[in-house]
Amino acid sequence: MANEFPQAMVIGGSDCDGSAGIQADLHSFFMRGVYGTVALTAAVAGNSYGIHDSVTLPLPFIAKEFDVLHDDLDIKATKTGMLADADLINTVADKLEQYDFGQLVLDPVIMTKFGDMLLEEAAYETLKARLIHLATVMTPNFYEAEHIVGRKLPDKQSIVDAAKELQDLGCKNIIIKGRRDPNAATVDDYVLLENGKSFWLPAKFYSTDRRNGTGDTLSAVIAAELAKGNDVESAIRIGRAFVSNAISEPIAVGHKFGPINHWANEPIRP
Ligand code: PXL
Repeated sequence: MANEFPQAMVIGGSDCDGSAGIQADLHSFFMRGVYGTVALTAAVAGNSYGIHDSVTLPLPFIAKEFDVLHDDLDIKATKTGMLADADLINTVADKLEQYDFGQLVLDPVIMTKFGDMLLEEAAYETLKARLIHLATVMTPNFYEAEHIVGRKLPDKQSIVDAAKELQDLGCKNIIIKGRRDPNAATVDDYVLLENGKSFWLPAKFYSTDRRNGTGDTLSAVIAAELAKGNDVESAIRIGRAFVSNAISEPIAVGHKFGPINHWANEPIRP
């Protein structure tokens, strides 16, 4: 039997309460009708109160996951999640250069909503040097974009400039998420595409504590759409709408900062 069923991969960490990390990615792949695979990098002991512990997997094991996935599957798009440190990024970059795992969505996960660090500061330069130029799409939030370009982004023009700077580092398409004007009812993402087209993508702001996994879900839906052959702009728009729906109808899981609700969307039956 041929191997043409759409397959996507996440390179990232497990979050044991299921709200973020590879659990949110797999929920997203599933909802968008794409078969999900994982190169696991790390695991965190997290719940709706915060991250309480974390470990990274041995680098030779992580490298082996890439080898066996390459030997057997036909992965059409890949996204990154928690990459933890510079050595881990180097291992991942070596494997992405060695094999074709389709288009790369680089979600430069740096910090959780609770302020816990998922990427050490010393690794920012490695991320810039080894991964940005491999990416079809990069999805930093406002905070991550500030850390990667190394300066504050106080206004809209500074975000436009930062996106161009990330594109000059070699990433084809950029979405910088989540600039919120406190007086506005929307939260605005900025999109810069490979062909030079750019636009602000406003989304309704929902005041809720149940928003864990929003970033993971956006990048996972984008990867799922690319795996099915969709174009980048449509993938970004579908991803943003999916996340808005998932925030708009909370589910009661955990006591504090709970997960978004993937079921608020219509599942795609492959
Ligand atoms: O949402 C970012 C994220 C990514 N990966 C893992 C996480 C989190 C946030 O908690 O735990 C493993």
